[in-house]
Amino acid sequence: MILAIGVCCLVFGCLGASPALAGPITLRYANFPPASTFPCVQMERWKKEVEKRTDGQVSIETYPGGTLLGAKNMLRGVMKGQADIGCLCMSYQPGVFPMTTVAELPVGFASSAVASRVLYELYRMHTPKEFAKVKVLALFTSAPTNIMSRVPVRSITDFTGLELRASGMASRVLDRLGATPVSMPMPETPEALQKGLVKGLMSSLEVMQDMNFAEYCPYVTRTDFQVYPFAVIMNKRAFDRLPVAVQKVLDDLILEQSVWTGRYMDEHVLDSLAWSQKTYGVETITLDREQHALMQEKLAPLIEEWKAKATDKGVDAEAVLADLYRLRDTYQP
Ligand code: 3IO
Repeated sequence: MILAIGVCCLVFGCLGASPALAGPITLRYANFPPASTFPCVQMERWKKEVEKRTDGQVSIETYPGGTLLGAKNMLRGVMKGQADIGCLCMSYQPGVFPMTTVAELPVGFASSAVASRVLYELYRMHTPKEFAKVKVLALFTSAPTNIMSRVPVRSITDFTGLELRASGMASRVLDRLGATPVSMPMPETPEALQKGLVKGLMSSLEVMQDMNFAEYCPYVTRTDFQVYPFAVIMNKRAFDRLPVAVQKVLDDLILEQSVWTGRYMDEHVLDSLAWSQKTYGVETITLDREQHALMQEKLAPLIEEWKAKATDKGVDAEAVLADLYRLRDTYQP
C-alpha cells in the first residue's frame, strides 16, 4: 500500500496535489508573422506580464514567423495541441468565423483602440460558436486599412484592374472598388511585392516599417475603410489543466491585453508613417471628400452580404450588427 502511494507520488508529482503544482509550467505560443510585427509585439508583452504575475511559475515559449504554426492552420493546430496558444487573423479563413468577421465591415472605425474594444465586447455579449472549442485570451484588430502601392491611387478610377494584396473582407472591398484583389496572408506579401505579382497591398500602415514595405511602396493612400480582426486562442485542455490561480491571471489579462494592443497599434502607425517619409520619402495621398464618399457608397452592399452569410451560419446578424453600431458610437463619440 505504502509502495503504491510512493509510485503514485513519482508519477503524479505530489500526493493529493493537482498535477499542475508539480513544477514550472511551460506553454508554447505560436504566431504567424515576423517578430517585428504587432501580433508578435503583443505576444511578447503578454508573455512578460504572465511570467511576472505568476512569479515565474509559468514560462511562455514564443514562436514567431510561423515556426510552430502558420497563418491558416492556427485554429486547428491549437485545437489539436500542436501549440498551447496561437494568434490568428479571422480574415485568412473566410467562412470559419461567421460572427466575429462583423468587425471587418467598412463601418468607419477610427482606430484600432476603438475597433478592438468593440470586438471584445461583441465577443462577450454573443459568445460566438466559432470559438466554442478554444479558450479566448485576447481580441484585437489592426488599425484601419489603407493602400500602400508602387503607383499612386488618387481617385476611384486608379483602382481599376490594379492588383493589390489583401485578405477576407479587405479583398471584397477592393473588388467593389474595381481593383483586382489577390488574397494571401501577410507573411507571403513581401515575395509577391518583390516579384511584381501585386502592385501593392491594403492593410494597416505600421507594416510600412515593420515589414519594410516602404522600400517597395512609395505611395500611401488614406482610405481607413475597415480593419482586420485577430484572436489569441488557447487549447481548452491545456487551459483546464492550469492551477486556478494561473487561470485567473490569464482571465484578468483578456481585456487589458486587448486594449493594450489597440493602443500600441495606433501609436505605432504614426511612428511608421513618419519613418517611411523620412527613410524613403513616401508620399501620403489624402482623397478628397467626394472621392471618399463615392467609394464608401460602393461598399454599402458588403454589409448585406455579411448579414446573409452570417445568418446562413446561424448568427443573429441583425442583433450583432445593431450592437456593433451601438458600441462603436459609445467608444467613438
Ligand atoms: C497584419 C498581419 C500580420 C502582421 C502585421 C499586420 N498588420 C496588419 C495586419 C492585418 C492582416 O492580417 C493583413 O493580412 O493585412
